Amino acid sequence: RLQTTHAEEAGGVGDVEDEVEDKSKVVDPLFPDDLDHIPYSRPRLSPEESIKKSKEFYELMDTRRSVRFFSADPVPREVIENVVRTAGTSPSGAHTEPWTFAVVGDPEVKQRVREIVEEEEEINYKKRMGNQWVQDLKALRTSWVKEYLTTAPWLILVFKQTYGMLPDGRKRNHYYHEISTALAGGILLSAIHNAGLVTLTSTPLNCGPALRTLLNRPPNEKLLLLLPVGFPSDEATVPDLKRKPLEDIMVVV
Ligand code: IYR
Repeated sequence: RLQTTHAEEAGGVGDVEDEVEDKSKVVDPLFPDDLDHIPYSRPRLSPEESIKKSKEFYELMDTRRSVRFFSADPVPREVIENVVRTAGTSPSGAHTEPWTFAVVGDPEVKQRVREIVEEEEEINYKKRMGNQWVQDLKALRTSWVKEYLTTAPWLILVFKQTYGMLPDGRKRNHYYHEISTALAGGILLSAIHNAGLVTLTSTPLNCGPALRTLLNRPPNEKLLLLLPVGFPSDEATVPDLKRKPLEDIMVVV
């Protein structure tokens, strides 16, 4: 709905008729001309505290691994709500918040997700991906069979909204929707890890439209990530990967 600007409210200029007649005097709440700008600060840490905290957070994040073997043990929905809330703190182009996190806990819906993904992945592995790609994945021991999609208590499907819809049906530009949602995805991974859970960053090729339809998401939403979330199974293993050392990922110029 349209409403008057703060300035008009404060100054009391214009009556209802003016607002309807003169479009320059009305603003859409989703496109405010101005916002209050409010003071902002953070607690100032000493260099020692900052070094300690940054090291501790690195050490926590360094224990994150992509896990493909899940326990069926339940995870409270409140945890999922909190990690999605955290993902929603991500920065986004023009603060458009162009993301939807579709959360699936229903075993029947998880089963349908699994069927859709496995059907496409079998084609991916056998035909679409090509020999080099399949070869590059060999050491990770992935395959088109995705048991974790039905075992994990939750699936979070991260959709980017390529545009927004205004209440009157007009489209709203979602600037940088891909990078914004990818950043939210990174924050989501961190939040899941911090909650003592594991996930797997999966990007099911060619499954977007079928999953979007299954979950009744609108056409402006495109699937970016599919994350199973839960505890690792007792038998869970991960490939013994090493991370690049700092010297290989950072240059000081
Ligand atoms: N999406 C497929 C294949 C796959 C691709 C990459 I690149 C990986 O790092 C892992 C898997 C699958 O999920 O099996």
